[in-house]
Order: sequence, then structure tokens, then C-alpha cells
Amino acid sequence: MLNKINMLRSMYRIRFFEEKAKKLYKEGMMAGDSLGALHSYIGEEAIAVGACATLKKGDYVLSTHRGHGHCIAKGGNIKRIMAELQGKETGYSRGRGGSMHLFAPEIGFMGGNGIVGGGIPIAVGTSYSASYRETDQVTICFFGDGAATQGTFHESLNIASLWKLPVIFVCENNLYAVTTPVSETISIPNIGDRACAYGMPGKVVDGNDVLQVYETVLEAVNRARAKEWPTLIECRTYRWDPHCFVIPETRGGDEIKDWKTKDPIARFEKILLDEGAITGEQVGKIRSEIIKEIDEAEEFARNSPYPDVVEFKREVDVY
Ligand SMILES: Cc1ncc(C[n+]2csc(CCOP(=O)(O)OP(=O)(O)O)c2C)c(N)n1
Ligand SMILES: [Mg+2]
Repeated sequence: MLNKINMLRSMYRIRFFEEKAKKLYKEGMMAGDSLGALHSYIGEEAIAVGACATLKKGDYVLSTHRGHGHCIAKGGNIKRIMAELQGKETGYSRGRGGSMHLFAPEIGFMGGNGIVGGGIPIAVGTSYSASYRETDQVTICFFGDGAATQGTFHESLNIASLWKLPVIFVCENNLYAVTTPVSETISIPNIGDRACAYGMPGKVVDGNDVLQVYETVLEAVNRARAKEWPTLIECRTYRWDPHCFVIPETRGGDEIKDWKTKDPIARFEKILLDEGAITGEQVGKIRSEIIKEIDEAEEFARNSPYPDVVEFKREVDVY
């Protein structure tokens, strides 16, 4: 049964994790020079949480370069995620992957990807595998508006529909690919409408409304488990931070300020308070608990060892 309080917890976990990650990155604590850029998911939390709340542990998730939130929402251990971001041996990929290559197959988290659109054909693979093995596992594939215009998107949706694969394509349309507005790259108003070209259901939802995301994805997951159709769901949202922390902000005017008034966490908190599902006191308690969890994760990562240099060089192509 849907546990709304746990969903709120998960949204806070992502928000506070990202705030901490951002702070550590700026302090040079994220092995940034060797492990690449850090992409914040702040502002987009409702998509990962609403979508992953529909899944079972054995289901699959494919992620992106902006994937910490997806991993957390799929049940990732935040100590191991934090350690991975810091390039430590206790991280999910033993410090070899970093922020963009988190990988935790034990919870069905089949990886972030530094290649935009790279996860989409892999989702065809995991869903084909489930179909071939006749399990009821489904795959959720997250990707951005920029990725939706890569060739892999079109090829993958075509084959997924043809073979009725149990996959849900969740496009996180945050209106920009790095600094390029979506209006300059996509020829029709809705990415979700592209579904009709592949003969599958397509939806466009408010990606800052966690319950709307949950309900829409749940319908698609049920359809996928029944091996009926894959689905394309476009979630409209906005990232609060610059593309990553090595690229300066280019979005001008009041755009960022306006979107912050649509904060998905504040909105969900208000819904839960209004319907009496939670009290203000409980909200405060949950927030403190999650802040403590994140502080503990930071300490765990800080106290963890770096990989052995010789072994690391043998396994990862560094020069
Ligand atoms: C194949 C490929 N092309 C270009 C890049 C450089 N790049 C990294 S992130 C990004 C934008 C991605 O935009 P979108 O898919 O909308 O995701 P968002 O960053 O908005 O979450 C680009 C062009 C890349 N990593 N891979
Ligand atoms: Mg985008």
C-alpha cells in the first residue's frame, strides 16, 4: 500500500543528500578532478520518488548523469552512495564509478550513465531479459529532454513497442539540456506525444506533483506487468541548480525564483498537513532524522579508505 510518509522521507533524503553533496563538491571533497562533474537533482525529487514508489525490489531502474535521486528512491544505501561520490572503496562501485556511474544491481539499480541517452537501450535489454525469463519484473528508464532527441530514444521505443516489453520510459523534462532550451531542440510541444509514433500510450504530467507521477507510473507499471504495452511518460519539472557545478548559470529573469514556488517537497508537505496525514511536529522530526542520516553518511564516506592505487589503475583506464 502507498506509504505517503515514506515518500516524503525519500524526497527529503534526496534533497538533503544533494545539498550535502553540493557543499562537499565545492569544498573539493568529491574527488571532482578525477571523477567528473556533479549534477544536482534538487527540484526534481517528485519524479524519482513517485515513479520508484510503484516498484518492487526486483524491478529495474536505469538512470542518467543526474542519478543520485534515482538510486536513493530505489532504496540505495546513502552511505554507499556518498562513499562512491567521494571515490572511496566502500562505495557501490568501490570508488571506480563516481557520481555518474553509480551502479547497484542488488537493488535493481542498473546504473547511471555519462552518455546522454545511454540508459535507454539498456532498459530495452533489462526488460527483454525479464520478458524472456517470464518474470514479472518491470523496468523504469529515466532520461532527460535532451536524451529524448538522441537516436537511441527512437530506436528503443520502436523495439520496446514491437516486442511489448515491460518498460516505462520516464522523461524528466526540466526544460533545458545544459544551457539549450527544449523549445530550440524539439519540434512538437510535448515529448509525451511522440509515443503515438511507436504505438504505445503516452502521457504528460506535472513532474513536481509526486502523487500525479505515482498514479500515472502505477498505471503504466500495471500495464507492463501484464505484458500489454510499454509507456512513455513526460514529467515536466525544473532543476534549481546550474546544469552542473562547473557550468555557470545562464537562465535569467525570474525563472528560477518562479519555479522554486512550485517546490515539489513543500507542495507534498502541504497536502499531507491539510489532509491530517502528518503534523507539523512530525515534519520537523522527520527532517531532523534525515539530516542526521546524511551527516552519518558523510562521516562514513570521510572515514572510508581510497582504493589501492595499483589495483585502481589496473581496473580503470587512467593515464
Ligand atoms: C552523447 C552525449 N552527448 C552530449 C553529452 C554532453 N552532455 C552532458 S549532459 C547533457 C544535457 C543532457 O540534457 P537532458 O537529457 O535534458 O538532461 P538534464 O541534464 O537536463 O537532466 C549533455 C549535452 C554527453 N554526455 N553525451
Ligand atoms: Mg533536461
